[in-house]
Amino acid sequence: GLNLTNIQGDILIGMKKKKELFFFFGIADATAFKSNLKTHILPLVTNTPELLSVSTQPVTALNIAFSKKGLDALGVTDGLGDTPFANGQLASASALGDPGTTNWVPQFTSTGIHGVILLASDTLDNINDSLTTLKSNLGSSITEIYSLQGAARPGAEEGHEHFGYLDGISNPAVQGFQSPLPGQAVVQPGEILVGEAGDPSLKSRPSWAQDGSFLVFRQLKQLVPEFNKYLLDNSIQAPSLQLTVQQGADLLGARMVGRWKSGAPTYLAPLADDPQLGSDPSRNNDFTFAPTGQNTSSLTDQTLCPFSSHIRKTRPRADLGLPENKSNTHHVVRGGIPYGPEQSDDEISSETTQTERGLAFVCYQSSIAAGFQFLQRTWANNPNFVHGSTGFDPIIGASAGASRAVNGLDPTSSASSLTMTTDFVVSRGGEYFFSPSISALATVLST
Ligand code: N7H
Repeated sequence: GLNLTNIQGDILIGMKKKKELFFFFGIADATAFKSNLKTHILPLVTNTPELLSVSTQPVTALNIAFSKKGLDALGVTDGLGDTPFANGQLASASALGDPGTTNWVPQFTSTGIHGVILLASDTLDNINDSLTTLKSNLGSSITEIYSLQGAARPGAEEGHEHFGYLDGISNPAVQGFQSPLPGQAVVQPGEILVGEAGDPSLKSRPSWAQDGSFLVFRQLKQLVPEFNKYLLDNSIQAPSLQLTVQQGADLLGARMVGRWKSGAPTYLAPLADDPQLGSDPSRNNDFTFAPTGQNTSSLTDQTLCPFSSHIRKTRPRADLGLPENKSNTHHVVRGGIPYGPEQSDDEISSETTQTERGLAFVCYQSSIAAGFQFLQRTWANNPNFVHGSTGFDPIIGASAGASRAVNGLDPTSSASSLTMTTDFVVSRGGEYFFSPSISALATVLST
């Protein structure tokens, strides 16, 4: 089985807290940093079993990960066998569909980010207390480069991202560790963890890298009032459906995501939300896109869920053939959190964003090329995926800021096509990191 106490907790489980801070730093003095890593950070690093139950969760959970430049700064120059990681995220900006780095947070375009510390807790006070202690312990061994404070949305919106949809429903189960819920993908440990069975680059990893995982961080700004305006302006008004403008807007949004705001999949609730279904983990992921009993890789029907919808683009299930865990080797474990405030009355009435909000996107995989990059480039940004003229993923698809066609969103007309002239998710950049095992933190990285 997996050596769970050696695996940082955010990778397979997630911090499961209401607030999470991403603290990006540079290493100013490698010798001092290594000693501080061992004395002051290592004892605070939260492992996987600690996050499994509420009674063992620390008040403030901590994980740490390093960029390629950070490993270099520590004198750890072994190749990890991952080209995107070695080159850094800045080098892939255009390949990911970003319009260059025009919208990037300036700190992500400089070359100085060596690592990120993730701090998660129930309150901002706890996080700030931990950060104050940490900064005083690290002293001048680091430089502070950038921070992003994430927070679950308030009240009934907790667990929902800023467009309003329930998030955190469908992550893969790791074989031998988690038993899958109905419809959940099952992956070999090596699809997420370096150096485990199923790792596509098993042979090119240094031994200390085992049980680490690549952490992709992206700050994804969301234009919420503009998104809502677009849904109303393009409300689905097929005569046979008899929908009000708001109902047609809700249906359009649900078909863009592939799920209603409650989490109910359109595949099982095609024309109206079903909150009971949405909140039931034994049913809300239990579908394959294939008509019941059929096992086909040439599905042609998008009445129940558009080929272009975000969840079908990023996990095509039966579209690639079944069983999925054999035919699809492009899974990631997502662990992001929203950032930024709720919409103000003024933003709602003017249908214009004034204060930035979005998703502090995090995903883990053993190969950035086969994981995050594949989902973004080869699927979401590829108008011919999954079945010919599908168009872009309406949520995350990007074409360097150019307008995008999205097809099949009207359930009564598979030939229907919408043009999106604005991206409602705007990449503000990020970095690629490696989240090492706890034993690697205790040895190679701190000596
Ligand atoms: Fe997505 N959204 O609100 O529309 N995502 N995502 N994502 N996403 C998912 O199943 C969203 C982003 C995946 O197994 C849900 O947990 C938003 C990136 C994958 O069925 C919702 C942003 C990438 C899945 C959203 C964003 C992915 C998934 C349904 C950016 C990878 C699981 C809830 C601001 C490149 C698919 C759930 C499956 C689900 C939204 C980003 C990937 C609601 C707003 C960048 C693999």
